[in-house]
Amino acid sequence: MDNQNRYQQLIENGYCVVENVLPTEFLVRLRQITDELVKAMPAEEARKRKSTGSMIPVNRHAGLVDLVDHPAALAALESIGLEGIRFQSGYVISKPPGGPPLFWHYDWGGWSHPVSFEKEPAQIFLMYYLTDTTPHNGCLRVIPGSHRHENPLHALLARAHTDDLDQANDLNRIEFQTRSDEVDVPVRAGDLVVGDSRILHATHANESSQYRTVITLWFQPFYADLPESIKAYSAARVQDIPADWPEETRNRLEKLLVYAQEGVEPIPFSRDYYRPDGRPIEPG
Ligand SMILES: O=C(O)CCC(=O)C(=O)O
Repeated sequence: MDNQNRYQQLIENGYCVVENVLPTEFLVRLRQITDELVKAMPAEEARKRKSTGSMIPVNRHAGLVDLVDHPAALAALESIGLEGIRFQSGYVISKPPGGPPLFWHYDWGGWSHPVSFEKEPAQIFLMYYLTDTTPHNGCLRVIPGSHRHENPLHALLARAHTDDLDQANDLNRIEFQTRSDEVDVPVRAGDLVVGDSRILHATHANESSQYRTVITLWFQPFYADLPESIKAYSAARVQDIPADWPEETRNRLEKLLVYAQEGVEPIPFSRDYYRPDGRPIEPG
């Protein structure tokens, strides 16, 4: 697929895949870093996050800045047509062997602003899987078009990331079910999944004997053109840079970070409703 088609796919379907973005040596390094972080995670934390798997902020390790500002990834985004990109935040999400499916949800929380109902995404996620993924080990699944068009599932979902969903207390809930319009997104380690933050997505269970780890990063294209209250929303969600990081690393990250005008009120974060025309609905 060429990059113009990828852009069209992102706008129409809500996601696209760029193959083979990360070189093998870098993948090896990322696996070392994420294994270390997952090992250090308290058992209680893992228990609370049964459905998602680990949710470790990327600011826990300075080495992950090399992924945030990875030249091949930034070049790939630019060649798709996603320019003026800025970074908000990210997580290492590691699904253990036997981990249940991840519930259906969207990532975007800025629904009270009209920018949420435009064709172009105000925010995208970049997902880098560190192993090849298939339905057997918990690959991503998405509902194409659900970033811009109402889907029957929107009205049925509870708010994402409640304790009940995170702990996967009831796998019979609608949030964990297979949908007739879902599509699997299996990838090779080192491919880049670019998604519109508004798209409904979930994962399969990890039925393999290995951890399945993804690093999700949220970026915003054409950042300078976004409304000021959206910039304030994004800047409020930036993860702190630890004071003991080397200056060179801090600088590299800081020049990519989202920013906001002082004194501008951020729009509130809310996952409570979604309708393509902006009318609120009560979550199920
Ligand atoms: O664990 C995954 O594969 C998907 C993670 C996800 O849905 C997210 O980061 O929003």
